Amino acid sequence: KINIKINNVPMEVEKGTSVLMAAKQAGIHIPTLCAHPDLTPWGACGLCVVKVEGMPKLPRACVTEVSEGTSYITHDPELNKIRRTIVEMILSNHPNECLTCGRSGSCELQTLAANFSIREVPFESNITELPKDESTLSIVLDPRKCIKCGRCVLVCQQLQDVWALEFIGRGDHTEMMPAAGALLSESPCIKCGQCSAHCPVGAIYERDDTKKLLDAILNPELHVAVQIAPAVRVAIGEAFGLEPGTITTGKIYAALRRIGVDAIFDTNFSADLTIMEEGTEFVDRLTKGGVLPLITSCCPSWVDYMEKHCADMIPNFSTAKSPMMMQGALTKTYYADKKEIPKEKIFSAAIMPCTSKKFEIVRHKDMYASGRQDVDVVLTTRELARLIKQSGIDFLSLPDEEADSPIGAYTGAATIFGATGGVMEAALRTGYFLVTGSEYEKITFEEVRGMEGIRTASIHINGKELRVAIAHGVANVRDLLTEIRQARDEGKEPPYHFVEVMACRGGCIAGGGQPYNTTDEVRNARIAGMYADDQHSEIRCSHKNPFIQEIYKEFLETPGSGKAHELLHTHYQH
Ligand code: HC1
Ligand code: SF4
Repeated sequence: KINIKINNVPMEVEKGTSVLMAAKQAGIHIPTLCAHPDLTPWGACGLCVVKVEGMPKLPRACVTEVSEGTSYITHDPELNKIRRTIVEMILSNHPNECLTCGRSGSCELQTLAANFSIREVPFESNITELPKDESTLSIVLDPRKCIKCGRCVLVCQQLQDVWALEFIGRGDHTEMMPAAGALLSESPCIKCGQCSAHCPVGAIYERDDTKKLLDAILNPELHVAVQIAPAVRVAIGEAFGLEPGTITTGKIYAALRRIGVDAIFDTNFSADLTIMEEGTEFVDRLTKGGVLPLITSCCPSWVDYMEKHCADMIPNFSTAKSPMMMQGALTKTYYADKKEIPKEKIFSAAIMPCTSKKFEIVRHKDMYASGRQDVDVVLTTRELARLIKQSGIDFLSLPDEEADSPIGAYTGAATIFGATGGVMEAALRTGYFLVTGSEYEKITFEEVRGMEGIRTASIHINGKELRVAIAHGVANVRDLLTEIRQARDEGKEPPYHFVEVMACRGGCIAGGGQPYNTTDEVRNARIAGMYADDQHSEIRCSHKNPFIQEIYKEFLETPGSGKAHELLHTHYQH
């Protein structure tokens, strides 16, 4: 521990703490536009300058470590004036388009301009006129609004190891974009949207598809069916002032009904179905000597990454579609038949925590398994929150309603899909049953939970050792893949039997389309919400979902049947 003073108040902090973090611990907020708890600080914006006793220079708090016995001043009129000037300079390079900007109301620059009472900008306006990049179906890059904080580049390189975004050019002329003037769609971008979740302004944001859903609702010819993803239910409340991790499933259903949706389903139903299909595939490979480890395939950014960078692993990928795509295919077949609605009259929408899901719906011809596009539109959690607000709905006072049968009911195993390790745990809960036909006494598998970037565990089931691994945040995957490849190339036994990968740190609960200000604290709270929901569920194993049993009996026959393959499985391409 180190003794310091912040604004003349003594305090103790851990050695190695930055002045920015020490101040935060003391309850003092030093403004910054570039620092973020997920990223290595690099002192780009200069807003966090502080005074250090006995030092003529003003160091940047984010990149300055506290030192024993030192006194720091974080706020005084002089520092205030410097910060104000920095904000004014940034504003002179930033278009004044708040009214039509996607970040209006949540923009960190807008908040600073408001807090510093900036009414006019004393510097000449100098905006770099560069076109918007709308080439991905998921995110929009608007370089005119970029304030060069570098968060998008750092997250893309440090957390995701994708390097789609780079610092291009020098000094004042630096731009944050793909190399060689390429469009994002031509770059290695995997559409995870982490850049959009970390951008402090409106320079990178999710493509807004709210109008498509509203137009469908307005069309009297269409029957609009909506599914919601596991992770949406523990995060959307934040947009209405609730704590991260608060479960609002019933209110989301109620809000969608009031917006005018005809049928409300839950992606969780198909998460249970995924466990049946993927679990059967796994048991098949395990008992018949197929390619192992089996690697999960429900995260579209991970699939995109694999196809671009490690296509040699295609044989390891589960052919099971993501729950969202399974749900879409069933909506336009099983549900359409049951309700006697022609599938061309069904508009199928999905609310997801993820920007990449906007691209997944057209990623391969298998996504048209019903004969139509199985999911017509994807809205992120942030878009749904806006839709609820524009519809004049008082979210917090909504009653808790139920989803519609028969593809809306789910188990606790499905809910935890949204947390890193959740798909693995759900699969373990059902794996034993699929192998032996009888129930296993253990339901929770604490050993696969947690926030370590890579986690491995050895699980003993029926006298057999099952080796599993979990990775989240693409940067964590590389070492795991190297280990698997090495064993494969040397003809050795695979180091793992089953591997779960999610592209975003923490899993879908921290997807690129979730409410802003996601940090590890927020991730942990959302994950706790998922496990609490699971714990309170009456049924906690996918194979025990009565509606899953029914759909196999009535429609899909058995897990892995020809019909299941036609609708619920996919192919990958180099
Ligand atoms: Fe996910 Fe999934 S868990 S990918 O993280 O397998 O987005 O929430 O919907 O499809 O179920 C995301 C979440 C989501 C799918 C499921
Ligand atoms: Fe990088 Fe993901 Fe943003 Fe693409 S979407 S630029 S991969 S952070």
